[in-house]
Amino acid sequence: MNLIDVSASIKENGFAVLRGAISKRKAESVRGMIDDSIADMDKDRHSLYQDTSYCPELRATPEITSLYTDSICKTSVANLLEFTPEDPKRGQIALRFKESGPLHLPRPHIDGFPYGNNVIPRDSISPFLFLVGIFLSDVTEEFHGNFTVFPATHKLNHQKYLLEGLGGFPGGSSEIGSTPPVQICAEAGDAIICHYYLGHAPAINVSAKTRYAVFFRIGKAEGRIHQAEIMKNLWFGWRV
Ligand SMILES: O=C(O)CCC(=O)C(=O)O
Repeated sequence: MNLIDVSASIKENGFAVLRGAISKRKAESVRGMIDDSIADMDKDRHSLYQDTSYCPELRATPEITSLYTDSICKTSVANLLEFTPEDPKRGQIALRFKESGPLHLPRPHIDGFPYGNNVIPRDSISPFLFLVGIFLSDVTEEFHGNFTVFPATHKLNHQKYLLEGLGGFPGGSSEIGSTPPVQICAEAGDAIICHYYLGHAPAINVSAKTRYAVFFRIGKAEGRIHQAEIMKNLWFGWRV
């Protein structure tokens, strides 16, 4: 997808999929690091890691952060904005292990609100500009732990914020929208860039294989300073 199409797709749908954002070799090598880390994982920590990140010791390593900084994701994001946002200091290592059915669609959320075990303090928010996901394993069928997006909900969530403020998003819950959710099918090395306000969620994984992805929250540093503007202005910082 060229840079103009990335911009048009995010404006219209709230997301753009970038095929081959990193090489399959790099994806495989990072997957190997993750496998080594989780081999000794304390199984009691699953619920905490689901809400935060697996492999805490790997999150800020160059192998993880370069998934964003050395990929077309960084140049694509820079092209959308009037400024180059700070590079992320760490990634969220998001694994989805085999689960048992029944098949069901997840409820969407937006990030930056306190819920479950995440680290956001009660009564505060932590908005940013883009959620960028890099897929490290092939997910070629639905209900295989797919990252799932709810198209165009970035516009609905923004409208809701203007009408209801933060109270409209208990636990970060998102609007569902009228377009059916899309379970993203991706190969290792593909990536997705989502608008901050886009509703998203992980789908159940009924396959035998673990889903590996790393997510970056871009514009988080800028978000700390411009929190109110990011919430009020759907295109904050955009070249438009
Ligand atoms: O793991 C996934 O596919 C979704 C992750 C997610 O929803 C999030 O980190 O906010």
